Amino acid sequence: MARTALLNVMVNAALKAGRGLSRDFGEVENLQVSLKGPGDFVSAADRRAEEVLIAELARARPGYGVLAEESGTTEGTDSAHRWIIDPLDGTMNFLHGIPIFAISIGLEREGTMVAGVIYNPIMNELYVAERGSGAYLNDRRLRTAKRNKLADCVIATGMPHLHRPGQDSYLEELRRMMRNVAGVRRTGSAATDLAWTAAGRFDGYWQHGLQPWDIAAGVIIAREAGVLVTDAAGGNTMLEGGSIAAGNETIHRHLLGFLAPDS
Ligand code: 2AM
Ligand code: CA
Repeated sequence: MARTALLNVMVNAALKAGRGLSRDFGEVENLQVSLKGPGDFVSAADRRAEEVLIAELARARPGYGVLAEESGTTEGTDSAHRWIIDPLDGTMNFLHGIPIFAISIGLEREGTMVAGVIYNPIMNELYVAERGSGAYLNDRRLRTAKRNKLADCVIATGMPHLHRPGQDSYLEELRRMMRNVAGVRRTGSAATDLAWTAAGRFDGYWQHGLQPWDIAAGVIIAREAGVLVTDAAGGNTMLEGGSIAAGNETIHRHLLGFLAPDS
């Protein structure tokens, strides 16, 4: 697959930040035994990764705006383009030495996602997509899972976090899902959930309460693999509203049927 210059910029930034995260992940294991744990160390790793990403992306595309988990919004001189960045999605996994986490870089043009990169430096999995050009994992073209019988499906989800609202309605959704599907999985990284749905490992995915940087890259990667991705009501407000449902056409329709109407 021939990458465009733009995608190369995004991939190189992810690889560079990934090298730092890989080193830091090795350190985390040594810090597990201390009472305080590796919390402060991980926050610093997260910030360092974001600094590397923003520096690399800005060097190649100086005018673009940025929306990033740690540093928030930075307006650019080019109002058409915006990077949406999560330097470490799956922070809790990273903190606990669980190697399921990812760097996520999305690019929005005039309000539409046009490119995405998700990179897990431990599993050595690089997911990329550009609008209209398909989605790839390490240069292999990705396609949505074809399974149509819910009873055969593995569906991924993320749970509402401590002290966040929506736990009761979420448990109802989970109950409905568990009665109908082969298995439910929870990776702890929304970017990974979408990447793995794009790869056909998961037949579907749903979650509420997400931030735009958790899913910006994942939305375009999944869509370019043929996955139908909407909010919980079937609309297009995933980034603004934080709810998401994804799957092939049949599975997506079933998922929407299970989701609470007010979520
Ligand atoms: P994070 O790891 O970057 O915090 C876990 O279900 C997924 O939800 C992760 O992708 C996590 O991103 C994201 N998430 C969004 N809002 C969160 C919150 N308030 N607390 C923890 N994880 C959150
Ligand atoms: Ca995140």
